[in-house]
Formats: sequence, structure tokens, C-alpha cells
Amino acid sequence: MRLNSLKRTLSVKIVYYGPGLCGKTTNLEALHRQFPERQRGAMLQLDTETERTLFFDYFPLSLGTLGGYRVKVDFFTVPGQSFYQATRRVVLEGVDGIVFVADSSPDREDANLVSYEDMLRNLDRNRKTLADVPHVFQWNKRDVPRPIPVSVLQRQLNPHGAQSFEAVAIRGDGVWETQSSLLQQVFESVRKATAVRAQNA
Ligand SMILES: Nc1nc2c(ncn2[C@@H]2O[C@H](COP(=O)(O)OP(=O)(O)OP(=O)(O)O)[C@@H](O)[C@H]2O)c(=O)[nH]1
Ligand SMILES: [Mg+2]
Repeated sequence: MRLNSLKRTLSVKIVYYGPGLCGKTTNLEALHRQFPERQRGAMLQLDTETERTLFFDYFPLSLGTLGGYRVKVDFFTVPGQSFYQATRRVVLEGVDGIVFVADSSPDREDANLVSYEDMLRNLDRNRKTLADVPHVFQWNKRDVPRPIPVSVLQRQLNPHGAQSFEAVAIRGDGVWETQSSLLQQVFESVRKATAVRAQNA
């Protein structure tokens, strides 16, 4: 969270994390379409001609004012391909909320686990743990044949029972619910943090 008391702005950073081709970019594109035009900024996509994310995707959202501050949300995706490790660590810097997107395709069970471990490692490098950061899980691609059962995904990736949502991001299903649940958690933690600051001021 960044508070700028001169400009009276508050911005929070949301990151979509997950293995290559799990649907992070698809989520951001669907979300961008679902927000009203007057609230959303342009979507920036840094990708190759093959449509794999090279650096990240990004768009800003204005959420009106809160306590005299203009509130902005910055949505990012990380590139899932394994060799973009350094980019993922940088994109995670200063993160306020994470959506972990898992791929329900039966052959992506290992890829989900590897990406999850990679996320924990990158948080650790940013001196954070998952427990410090509001997060939700999204079980994407529920439309594929013989999807990994949700109970298996829950057991492998979400043993602590964080909020989770099933999705078919290519149809936009579940995209809004995922985001909205995460933002609620993020703003609850912002409220607590700013209350503590006010008390200590
Ligand atoms: N069947 C199915 N395909 C999906 C779904 N969501 C995304 N896809 C497809 O999966 C492929 C990869 O989606 P992307 O959104 O580019 O994946 P990504 O996670 O951004 O991938 P990287 O940028 O390489 O990490 C595309 O062909 C999407 O159309 C879904 O819910 N169901
Ligand atoms: Mg992508």
C-alpha cells in the first residue's frame, strides 16, 4: 500500500500469480472489460507475438475516494514461464493482495505445485510470507475434460482454507467473484493498518 499524503492518494497492488498458461492474462482481460470505462485505465500488455506474457500485464483502476484519499488499484500478472523467475520476484515487490490461479487441466498438477512453491520463495525474498498478504485461490479452466477435482487442489495448494473460487476465465466466469473477494480482504487490511497508523501518529 502506498499512501501519498501530499497528493492524497492511496494505491494498492494486486498480483495474479500461477503457472504458465493457467489463464492469468485471460483473467485480467476479462476483468478489464467488466469494469466501467470511466474507472479503468488502459491495459498495458508486454507480450510476444505468441501471446505468452514476457514481462507482465497491467491496468489501473480508480475506486473513488476514501477518507479524503483517491483510491487506486494496480492489477498485475506475472509471466508464468519458468525462465522469468527474476521478473516474478520484481512484480511481487510491494504486493498487497495475491490471486493464485491454478490450472485444473489434469496434466498441470505438478506445474501448479511448482508455481506455488516459486511464489512462496519469491515472497520470502521480499521478506514476506503468504500469511502476511491477503490472498485468494482461483481454480481456473473448470471446463476442461477430467479436471483435477477441487478437493485435490484444495488439499495440495490451500490447506489453510483461504477463500477460493472456481472459474472459466475464457468465458469470464468466476473472474469478478475472485477479484471482489480479494479486494474486500485488501481494504479490510488497509483499514486496520491505517487505524494503527492514526493511533501511533
Ligand atoms: N479451456 C480453457 N482455456 C482457458 C481458460 N482460461 C484461459 N484459457 C486459455 O489458456 C491459454 C493461456 O491463457 P493465458 O491467459 O495467456 O495464460 P497466462 O497464465 O497469462 O500464461 P503466461 O503469460 O504464459 O504465464 C489461452 O489459450 C487461453 O485462452 C479457461 O477457463 N478454460
Ligand atoms: Mg500471461
